[in-house]
Amino acid sequence: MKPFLQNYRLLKHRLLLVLAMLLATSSPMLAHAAKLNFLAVDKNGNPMPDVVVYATPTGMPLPATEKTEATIAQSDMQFSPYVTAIRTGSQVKFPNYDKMEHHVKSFSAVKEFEIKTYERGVVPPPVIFDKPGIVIVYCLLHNWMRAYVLVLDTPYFVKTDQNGVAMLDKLPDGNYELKAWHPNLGSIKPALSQSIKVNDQSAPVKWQFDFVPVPRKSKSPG
Ligand SMILES: [Cu+2]
Repeated sequence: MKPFLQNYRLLKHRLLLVLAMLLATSSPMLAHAAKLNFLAVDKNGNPMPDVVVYATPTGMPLPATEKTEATIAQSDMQFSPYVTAIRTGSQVKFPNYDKMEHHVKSFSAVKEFEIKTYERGVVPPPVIFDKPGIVIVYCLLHNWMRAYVLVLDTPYFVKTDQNGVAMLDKLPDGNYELKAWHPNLGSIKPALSQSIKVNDQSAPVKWQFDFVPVPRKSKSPG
């Protein structure tokens, strides 16, 4: 009787062990996702807002395109937000919340478009950005008004806040080409870039640009 009991306990123990191992090996079927923190600073070490950081997987396919919608409003005689990152194929609305009329125009090869003079409360049909690249948006009536749209094939992007800080979460473990872009680079100068292996131990990434951002132009007083 005693040896049987011992065997039974041993068997039960082994079964539990096998079960635990099965559970442990089946859950990673869902790719593990990590968090990656960023800090962007200028030449003098001061925090840089409006930096778009984006990660393109290398050796892994991009997830299926999700179409999204963004809004770039005209308010207080400026485009708001100043910098918008979207995924290729997304559409952007340009509502006018000002008392004044605006005339929205892009000359960019990536997306040329024009929304002729329209008044407060009007929301013209959204503009679809179907090619990746940088689009600079102007108002033909107010020469200081400018907005930047960064159209990206990757869904992994984020914009730094007032403290120059941003975080990408839900980034599947793997290898990436990371880039950091600021509107002062325009559409010609290359973004900062580095290769990175992302996992739980990934250290925060610090970007230092070799310039000080030009303050955003606004309506001159008077
Ligand atoms: Cu305007």
